[in-house]
Amino acid sequence: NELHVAVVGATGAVGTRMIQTLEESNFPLTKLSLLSSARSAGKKVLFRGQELTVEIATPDKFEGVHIALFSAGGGVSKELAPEAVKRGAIVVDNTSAFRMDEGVPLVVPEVNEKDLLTHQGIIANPNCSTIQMVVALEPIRRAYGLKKVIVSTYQAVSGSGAAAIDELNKQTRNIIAGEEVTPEVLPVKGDKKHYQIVGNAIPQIDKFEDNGFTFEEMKMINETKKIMHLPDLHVAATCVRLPVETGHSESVYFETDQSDVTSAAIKDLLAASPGIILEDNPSEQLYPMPINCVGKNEVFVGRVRKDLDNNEGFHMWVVSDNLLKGAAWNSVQIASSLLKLGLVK
Ligand code: 11C
Repeated sequence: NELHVAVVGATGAVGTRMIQTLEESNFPLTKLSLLSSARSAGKKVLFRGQELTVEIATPDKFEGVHIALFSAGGGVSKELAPEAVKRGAIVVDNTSAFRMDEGVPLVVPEVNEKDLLTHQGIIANPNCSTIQMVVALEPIRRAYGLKKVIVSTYQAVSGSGAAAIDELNKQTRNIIAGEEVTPEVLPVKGDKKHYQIVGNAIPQIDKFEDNGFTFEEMKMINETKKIMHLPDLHVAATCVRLPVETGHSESVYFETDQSDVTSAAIKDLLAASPGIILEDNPSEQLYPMPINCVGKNEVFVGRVRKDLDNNEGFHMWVVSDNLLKGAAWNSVQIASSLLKLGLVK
């Protein structure tokens, strides 16, 4: 059977991982189109031993495409995803453009794969920091219920794209050479002020909303409720950028519906759950760190412990490669689920 896949944003931080992931996972595609803005068009990319040329993303490029993986920014998705759907493609969109729209499933296969059955052409891939958290919370919800989540994140610069990685590396070189540092990208490209990331922790990811939370924090709050089908879940988030290239870390406090749960039970549950690797042994100083999770598809969990005051409360530390499970791998998993569920015509 023919299976034509397109990657939109093929030269970006996520797009390059998508191509790698399609190759490494032996995804059963028969044709791959690599699409981008005019600026990156013409670049050559090796895929399964064949040299492919990146082409400009225009509506007609989606003729004959079965699955289109978008990761070129919300503006591109808003303009081109409907064009792709019009031409018969199913879109897996990695931006925030459609995530909260009714009729657009927001999917993490370990959590809500079945939501794909109701898709109307566009499927949204959640925000990276949301994905890794819900993978860790879902087994707990299923076994013990979930009523409250408070998360603080320690996020890598690659979440903000290739320009932010360049900025981290440039500032590191500047500082070693004793040169002046001129921040231009972080915390947010389009905001008024920019701050040095090297040697710093910036408590702003994306722009501020009127309620005092940032858009990244609101994404974690709203997307978690939608993916887990828990509209009444109490969720709060504080999102912080660190000078780490790749791998988001999160300190997650959660409360279950039951008061007799032990941390040993939670650890056993997580260790046996899909997509999770438990790394938790304080006596051996074993816990997840971004440096060890880069390049891996799983979500790593450690530091699981019961709260000292609240019998229903627990703390855990959740780390994952934000470009893989947080983006490219989750998108390719969604594409595989679409095939498995017989949804690709
Ligand atoms: C970050 N989480 O780390 C963001 C990147 O909505 O898909 C992902 C943005 C998104 O900056």
